[in-house]
Amino acid sequence: PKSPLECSWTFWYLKPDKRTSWEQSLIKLIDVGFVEDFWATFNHLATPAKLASMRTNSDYFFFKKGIRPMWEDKANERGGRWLLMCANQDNKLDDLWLETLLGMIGDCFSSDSDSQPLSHFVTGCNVSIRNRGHKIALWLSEGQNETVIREIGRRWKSMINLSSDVHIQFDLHNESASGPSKPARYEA
Ligand code: M7G
Repeated sequence: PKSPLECSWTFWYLKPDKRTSWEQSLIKLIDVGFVEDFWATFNHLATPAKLASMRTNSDYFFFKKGIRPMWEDKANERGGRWLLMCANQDNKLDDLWLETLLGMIGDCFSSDSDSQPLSHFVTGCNVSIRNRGHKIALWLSEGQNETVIREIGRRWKSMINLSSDVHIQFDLHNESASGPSKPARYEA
């Protein structure tokens, strides 16, 4: 028998196409509800570094099943994202991405002492392949509760073994959506 995951997830791929809208460029790849399906899909997909080597501007999204990987989804609209700029760590891109995925499916954001599991606030993650610097982001449904936001950021950094001199920043989706970048809400 296959091993069920704590919850089901969906892999998405986005390759921007100027002839159509951002939303329409977003392609749902597959739902995964079992550990075996996760690995079969992961092993089948080109890694972020491979996409980068092909100079493809594109994204993978990995979100809880039922949550669309966009600001507009009910689960995201009041939330934000922790953002890791990978500019100087291209060689680590694949590891950082895999560690992030494993943390999500392994429910590593929660600890037994939490009154409410922090994984509840994590909606998904994405990796963006960009010529001007690749990025990995962790999306949260929460945009107000600073304690929750900071604790998730802290656990993410430790989960992916980020060296202490690398910083991540938190932005609210509604500020990302409304144009020119504002200073980060939080840093860690
Ligand atoms: P990005 O891919 O987050 O960052 O956003 P980038 O600037 O490094 O490429 C690029 C553009 O994609 C945005 O300005 C939006 O036009 C579009 N876009 C990105 N996201 C995550 C969304 C989204 O959630 N909803 C909508 N409607 N557009 C988005």
